[in-house]
Amino acid sequence: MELTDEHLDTLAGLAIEVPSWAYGNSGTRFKVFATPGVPRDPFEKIDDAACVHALTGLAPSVALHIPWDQVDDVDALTRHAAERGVRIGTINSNTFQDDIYKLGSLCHPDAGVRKAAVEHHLACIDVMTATGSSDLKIWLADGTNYPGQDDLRARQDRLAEGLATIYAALAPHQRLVLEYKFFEPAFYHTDIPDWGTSLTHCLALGERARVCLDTGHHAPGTNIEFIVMQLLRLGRLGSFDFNSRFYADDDLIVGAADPFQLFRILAEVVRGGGLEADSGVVFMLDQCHNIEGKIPGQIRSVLNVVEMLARVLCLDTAALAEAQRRGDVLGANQILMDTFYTDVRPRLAQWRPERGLPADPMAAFLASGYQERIERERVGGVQAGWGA
Ligand code: LRH
Ligand code: MN
Repeated sequence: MELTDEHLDTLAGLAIEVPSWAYGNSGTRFKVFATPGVPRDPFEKIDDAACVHALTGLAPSVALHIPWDQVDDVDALTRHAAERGVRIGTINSNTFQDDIYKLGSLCHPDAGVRKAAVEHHLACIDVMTATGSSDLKIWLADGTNYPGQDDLRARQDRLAEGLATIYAALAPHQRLVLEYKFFEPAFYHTDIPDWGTSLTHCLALGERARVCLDTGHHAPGTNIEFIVMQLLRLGRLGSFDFNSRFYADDDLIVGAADPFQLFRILAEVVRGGGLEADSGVVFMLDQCHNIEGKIPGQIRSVLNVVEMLARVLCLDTAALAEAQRRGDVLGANQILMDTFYTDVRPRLAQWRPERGLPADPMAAFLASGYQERIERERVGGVQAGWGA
């Protein structure tokens, strides 16, 4: 089936949220490579994110990470984003870098440390109120490295208590999205290791608590699209952290390591109503461009999601349902594979100029001189990074 105008209208409604930290320096424990032109502050990160939106037309919001993106004047930052045609989206908390959090944050054995972690989240909610953001995203590094190091059950009870205090502080239009990850930096157990644990806490908290699914946070061999299906079925999928990986939490460009997996995930998103305006599902990227260009990396990422979603929209769902109904195993699989092999890129390259966008956003960026300009202008100061 070809890409129709109706499909393109659906695509035009897609809003991908880019992470501010993708524009800063990032790396591994072995090395964080500095890159000329990297932003020195959240204002410059937003400039680069706005550049990606201007070229792709489908990345209208920027997720911030606190304290990496802490500024004295949040209103000025919010205005700065609006003046550049983007808005500030998800606010990400960070209780994984302060020394007090060595043994955990909301799950820490010490009540004083747990109190500090709750207060950090209350401060993030204040930022949300100032920026007009609706989502507080919580990922906790909390866990242990050795069996017996702490009481697994007691940690869950502490976590539930802390999350309840944070949830109670949210305004009626605000949500809490709880991200899980099966390991790292903890190497024996992680307190929120899987979707079941995140969902358990979300159900205990209330309607405005949803699960965040980071595509790099599953044990090898996990059928991620099954989890997507189930969370959509339960109305508890809050957001994606899109990226890809060959081994662990590699945070590579979405669709780069396993395009077919991205196709299968997006097929469940569409089948489960995740593209509907009222689904409440946020499509965020969570990536680190350790060696490749930061802005080109983000442009490629947005294009990968758009192109793969366009393929999924071409799926002949009626023919597929019919083949499934009559038990035609290979027939049904063939329909999906043919759609996956559909090349939608020529039609998308035609579509973009129809929307006042460059046919080839990457070529347009490389020809724009933007990279050369920021490398010239952004001299001095401290390049942004994870500060780890
Ligand atoms: C943890 C994580 C989380 C963010 C961080 C930048 O691995 O996926 O979403 O806070 O990366
Ligand atoms: Mn993530």
